[in-house]
Amino acid sequence: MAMISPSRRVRRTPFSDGVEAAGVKGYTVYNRMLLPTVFESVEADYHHLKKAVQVWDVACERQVELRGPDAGRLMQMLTPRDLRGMLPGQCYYVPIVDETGGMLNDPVAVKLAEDRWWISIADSDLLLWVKGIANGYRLDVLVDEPDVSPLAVQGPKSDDLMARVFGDRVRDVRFFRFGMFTFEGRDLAIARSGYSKQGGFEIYVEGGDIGMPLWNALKAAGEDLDVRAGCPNLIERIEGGLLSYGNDMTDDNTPHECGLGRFCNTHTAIGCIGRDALLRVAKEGPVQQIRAIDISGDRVPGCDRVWPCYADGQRVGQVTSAAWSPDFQTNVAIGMVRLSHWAEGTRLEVETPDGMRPATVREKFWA
Ligand code: THG
Repeated sequence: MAMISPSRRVRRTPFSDGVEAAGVKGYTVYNRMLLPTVFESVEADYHHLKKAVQVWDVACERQVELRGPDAGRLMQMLTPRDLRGMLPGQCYYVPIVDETGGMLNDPVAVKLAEDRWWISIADSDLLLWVKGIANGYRLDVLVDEPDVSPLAVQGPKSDDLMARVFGDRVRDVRFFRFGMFTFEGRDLAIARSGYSKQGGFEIYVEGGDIGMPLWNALKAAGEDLDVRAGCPNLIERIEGGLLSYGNDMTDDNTPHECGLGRFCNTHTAIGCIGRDALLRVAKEGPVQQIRAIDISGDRVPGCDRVWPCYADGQRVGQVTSAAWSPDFQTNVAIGMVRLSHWAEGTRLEVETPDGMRPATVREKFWA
């Protein structure tokens, strides 16, 4: 495909100079910001991510900050996940739904204090929805997008690299918790989380000015660990079953269809705007759901539109993400499949741009 023409509407990040120096070969646009997609090749990046450590410019995971006495109340209005037991220092993966129960985003909520939250968003304009609710309900809360840019450190050697820059105490941060750590006199929240199943951290870099100093410090500290610039990897995230908003689900889908029912406590999430709608649909149960799908044959092309799935000539679903997996020696895919055909082992036919391919529904994702 042709290049992305640079312009002010497509925002650079505090790490873009480092990404370019590292030889980025492909970008996508996410929350109107550059997101690298390839350095060496998607497959070479994949093998390296699984054995070493990478530093990812995920500044495009923008924060919607809620600040003020009504911050917690507003946060609960946005999601069917019950937040009452959530403590400062915790992160929760939260479905965000509209009044119909449709998915608006699937961010990570970061509770900094009772009256201060970050919503680390996927690719949709959540700020507008949140501002609309805050104003419409006359809540006592400030809603804005702060100068906070996540930098992820992912891969099996993440702990060793991070300890060299932030001290051994970073090893004690638990999954989906964060601690505060100092870099060049600045206090930064560092969570054990990230968009891969290889383990690692996310540094919420507050203040773009320290972006390149931190990027350079991580690269310098990890030379012998073979640290490289990386990015969310298509193959690895499909293997791991990590969903991509806008690809695998949209506002037409409920969290239950997305397999995110385990992050919903709709009965007790009092105040959630989509609560009534979700209670209604959850009673019946979803009629289609996200599944892992394995597509036979050799490498499929990139999936940039839905690939219809059939059984006995009837349409029974669609594939929305797919890639050749070197480790599993098959094409791994994520799709939405109707109830009648979503059981493990069900045979399907997927209409790829290269023609019809036999495919099989898998019970679990591969990782
Ligand atoms: N980290 C942060 N912000 C983000 C993402 C992230 N914003 C955009 C996007 N990614 C949001 N989507 C996801 C999807 C999956 C996960 C996190 C954010 C995730 N899921 C784990 C899983 O499904 O195995 C763990 C969920 C859990 O157990 O709580 O991590 O990556 N800051």
